[in-house]
Order: sequence, then structure tokens, then C-alpha cells
Amino acid sequence: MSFKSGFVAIVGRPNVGKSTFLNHVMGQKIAIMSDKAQTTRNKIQGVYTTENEQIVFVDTPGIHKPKTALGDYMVEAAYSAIREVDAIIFMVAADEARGKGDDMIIERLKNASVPVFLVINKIDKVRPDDLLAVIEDYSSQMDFEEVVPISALQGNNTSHLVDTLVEHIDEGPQYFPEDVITDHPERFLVSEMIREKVLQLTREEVPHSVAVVTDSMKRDEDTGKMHIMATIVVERASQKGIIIGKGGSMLKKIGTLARKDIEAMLGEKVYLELWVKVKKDWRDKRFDLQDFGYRK
Ligand code: GDP
Ligand code: K
Ligand code: MG
Repeated sequence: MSFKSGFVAIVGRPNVGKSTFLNHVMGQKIAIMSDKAQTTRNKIQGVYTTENEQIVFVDTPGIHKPKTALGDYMVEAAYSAIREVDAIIFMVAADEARGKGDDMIIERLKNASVPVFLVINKIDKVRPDDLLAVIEDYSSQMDFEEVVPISALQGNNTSHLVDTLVEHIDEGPQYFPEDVITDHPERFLVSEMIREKVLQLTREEVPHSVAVVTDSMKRDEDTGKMHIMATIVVERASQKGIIIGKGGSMLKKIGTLARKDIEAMLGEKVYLELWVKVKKDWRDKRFDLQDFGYRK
């Protein structure tokens, strides 16, 4: 049997579950998740390989109306993914009505030259009748190759979705070795795991104002542990106060939770040293964006 391969972009509004799906398929965390919009800022590739096929999933930032230079970067990252792939998953949430944001994406997808799959996620949150209404509503907007309802969180029907994609991809090369699961370097994943904890533990404007840079990863000869130094960048002094917390309690919590994820990823003990720095309005400054890993 010949080998099949293809690139598949996952697009959709923020918070529909794109990253949750990717992590579920990969069987480990390569994209961070939270209930905050704009959790995913870069394109993230997850490489799914079996004996007979390889699908490179491209997780994208949610498509929204950008208000900052960072927002522009994110939306462009999502749209560029659409142009570079062999198939597209358009993900929506079963428990939310179709909105302006969805219509904006549908307009773009109508011109796509590759098959578009409508994936309705979070079916665990609705009754079967409501699901039918959602399917009918979206199907009236454009022709989809197939419609696949799933629950990314519970893993319902996700393997059926993968099988469906495999049916539609063509013969092709194995792009990545079979042990590669993502195109991002470890340092990036370390930064993201720290940023995820900040997103999960803080509220309002703080999550959107945070960037994380991994400054160094070095093995400590004495303890044998991996010593990681990372900086959490915020836009205002007040935000720095929130991140540090009373007597350093918040920073400690972020560090402890992030360290566990990083240890699971690296498969070894980690000593995580976190710093907090204020960089005013970095989200609107081109040079800062580049420094913090948001490069065009
Ligand atoms: P993204 O912005 O599209 O990447 O969405 P995320 O993967 O970050 O998920 C956004 C939120 O939806 C998180 O709180 C997830 O736990 C939740 N979520 C994702 N998939 C499901 C699902 O199938 N069912 C339910 N109930 N929640 C989900
Ligand atoms: K999210
Ligand atoms: Mg995401």
C-alpha cells in the first residue's frame, strides 16, 4: 500500500476547541488551552504519523477582528494556513449560534481550492435535536465535503474524523520522521506552558498582555536537573503586581503548575526560575513582537 500524506488546517472562532482537538489527536499537549480567547497566537503543527499515513495538523489562532499588531499577526497566521494546506477543518461549537465571526470565515472558505470539513465540536453540551439544527444552519451557507460532529474534550468521534481526513488525502511523502510530533522547538513549548498557567490563573486584561520568553535551558551539573530561566513580560506595573501576587504567591503557583507540565513534556526533573518584566504596550511594537516569538 502506498503512503498518504497531507497538511490540514484547523480554523474557527476563538474558543471552539481547536487546540483541544489537536492535543487529543496527538495524545499529548503541544498546544496550550484555556477558556480565554486568543490563547493560541502562533500556527502550531502537530504531526500525526501511522504506518500508512501522515497528517500534519496546523492549529491556528482563532480568527477575530484584530485590535493590535499582535492581533494582526494572529489573524494573518490563521489565514496563511488556509492557503498552504491540502484540506481544511472549519470548527464550530455546537452550543453557540453562528455569528458574524463565523460568516467572515465562511466567506473566505468559499474560495478555498481544497476540501473543507465542517467539524461541530462540544456535542457533549447539546441535545441531538439542537445538533441537527446547527448542522442545517451551517450547511445552508456553503457546501462542505463532510460534516463531522465531535467532542474534542471527551474524545467522541475524533478518530472517525481522522479516518475521514485520511480517506480524502492523496498519496504523498512522509514529511517528518515518525518520532516528530511538532515543528516547534522545546523552548517555545516551555514558554507556552508557562503562558497557559498565567491564562488559567488570571483574568480580564492580564491574559492578553502577557508574553513569555524562555531565556535559557541548561543542565545543572550538581543536581542533574534541567535549569530553566524564563521571563514573563507584561505591559503595566499593575499587571506585574498581579502576576507576582501577595508575597509572591501567584508566581509560585504559576511556577509549580508549569513545572509539572514541562517535566511531563521533557521526561525529566526541572528547576524553573521565573522573572517578571514590564514592557509598555509591547503588543503594538513590531520589534517587541519579534523578540517575543511572533515573527512573520
Ligand atoms: P481554541 O481557542 O479553539 O483553541 O479552543 P481551546 O482548545 O483552547 O478550548 C476552549 C475551551 O473549550 C476550553 O476551556 C476547553 O476545555 C473547552 N472545550 C474544548 N473542546 C470541548 C468539548 O468537546 N466539550 C466541552 N464541553 N468543552 C470543550
Ligand atoms: K482558547
Ligand atoms: Mg487554540
